[in-house]
Amino acid sequence: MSDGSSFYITTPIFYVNDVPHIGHAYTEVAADVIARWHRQAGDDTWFLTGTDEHGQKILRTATANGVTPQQWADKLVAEAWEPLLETIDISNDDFIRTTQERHEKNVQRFLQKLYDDGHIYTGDYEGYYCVGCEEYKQLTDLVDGTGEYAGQLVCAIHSKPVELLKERNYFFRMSAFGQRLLDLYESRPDFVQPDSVRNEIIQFVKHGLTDLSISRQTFDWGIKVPWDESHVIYVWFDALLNYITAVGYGEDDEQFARRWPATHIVGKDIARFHAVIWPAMLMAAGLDVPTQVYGHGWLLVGGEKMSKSKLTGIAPEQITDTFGSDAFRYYFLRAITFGQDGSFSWEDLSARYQAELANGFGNLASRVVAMVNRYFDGRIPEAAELTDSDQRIRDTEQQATARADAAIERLAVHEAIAAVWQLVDELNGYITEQEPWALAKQPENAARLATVLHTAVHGVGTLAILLAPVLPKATAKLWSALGREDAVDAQPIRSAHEWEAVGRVTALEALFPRIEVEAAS
Ligand code: ME8
Repeated sequence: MSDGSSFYITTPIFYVNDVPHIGHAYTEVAADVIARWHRQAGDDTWFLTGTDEHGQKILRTATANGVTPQQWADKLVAEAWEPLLETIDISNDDFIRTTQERHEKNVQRFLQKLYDDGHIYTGDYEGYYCVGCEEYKQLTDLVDGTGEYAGQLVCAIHSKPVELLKERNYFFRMSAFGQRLLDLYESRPDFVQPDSVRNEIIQFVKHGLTDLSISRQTFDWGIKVPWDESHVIYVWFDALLNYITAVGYGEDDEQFARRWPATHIVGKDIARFHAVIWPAMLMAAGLDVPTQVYGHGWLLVGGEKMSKSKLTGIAPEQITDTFGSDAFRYYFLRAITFGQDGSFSWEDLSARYQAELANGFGNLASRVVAMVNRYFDGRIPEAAELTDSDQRIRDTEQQATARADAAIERLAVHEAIAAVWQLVDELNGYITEQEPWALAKQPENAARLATVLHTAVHGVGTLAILLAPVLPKATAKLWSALGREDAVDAQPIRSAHEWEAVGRVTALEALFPRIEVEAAS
């Protein structure tokens, strides 16, 4: 409902050891579409993204490049991570960096509270650490290496050898929260989604939780443990807290009460951190757990999780330079069932661009605007009596609006787009069937022509409103061509079908211009 209720959504904060690839961009666009939808519905929306800048992985990359980790992080944020948001048209309200004072200070405050309340103790740890994951691994998480790593145990995610570490660390008594976590998953089945991720998390916690090592002593690139400055805080413990330090934890109670808790959109690789460690930390601090943790699937290239470290990374600009940011956003959210893995291919991207965006939606919009210009000199005609066919379009507009909203509520972004696309397809069929160009030749059918074009304009305007979160650039152009001077993303999305088609249209350039196939591959 557009009751102004609070909606806070986050992406993971990404490691700055390298530049972004389309896997990171995928998470960003998914969260962005959901955020834009809620904002357009009138909800009190806050969308946070940012960068994870501490830890050994960043330290090693910086050292290898002959700069300090702070210099490295500053450079990557300025040259790669902030520009990414422009490249794919992200509407975040805030960008947090874990090296900011607002974060560091309140991470210390949080940890001090846990320490004072008896949730932290000192102990020895020996285990296998994957620097790629920044995580201690169990033997069951490791696989036999191949190629240059044959004969060694490697991380199943990064395919790189793990390191045996032995340290005296501070520990968080996470094991004390096992039952409370299981009760949470049981009483709130939506807390972790999709079900495949939820089941895996439940199995993991049922096997029994160990305590979590939350400090490191062998390097110093991190936030200092407040009562013992010879340790830095474990990078994941530090990073997870961004979700609350960014909205006023420890400093602005009003802002914190207004925003928290959040819906976390993450890749399934890091669902465990968000659905086990993070709620346990919050429980220990006496704070609310998140609204939801949604672990989406992986983009696969050649059947494997796409990643920079495996050299399968594709930069988002490789796609947007040719197809534009709207097509990027549409393609990944439409072609992949949100929650499942999906393969990226240039052929599929080109085919969908041409069939769905250029021919399906773009052409429809251009034709309708052109016909109003041609037959009514730009004035949107009023409808006379509606036939069953006209009424069916009006009904589809209403259904598409309701179905898309219900799908977004479940974070089923692909279903929301599919529901709206039913209107694209029906409108195309309607125009073919009604043949306005034939009606225009018969003066006795003037009223019918007016009704058909009114219905078509109305349908196209409803599409503009419903697609604004996915295709912000194209829908803004279309909305303005429909003669509107206000912003399309200011139109109430949960009643999109109720907008009024009056006034004059202007000209509309092709929303999705033809692309030469050579350029796209
Ligand atoms: O894990 N397919 O950061 P990270 C889909 N800093 N999504 C992908 C992907 C792929 N092939 N590859 C990456 C971290 N992602 C931590 C997070 S949060 C408190 C700290 C996306 O830079 C996906 O969202 O390794 C995944 O969870 C994230 O990038 C990992 O980003």
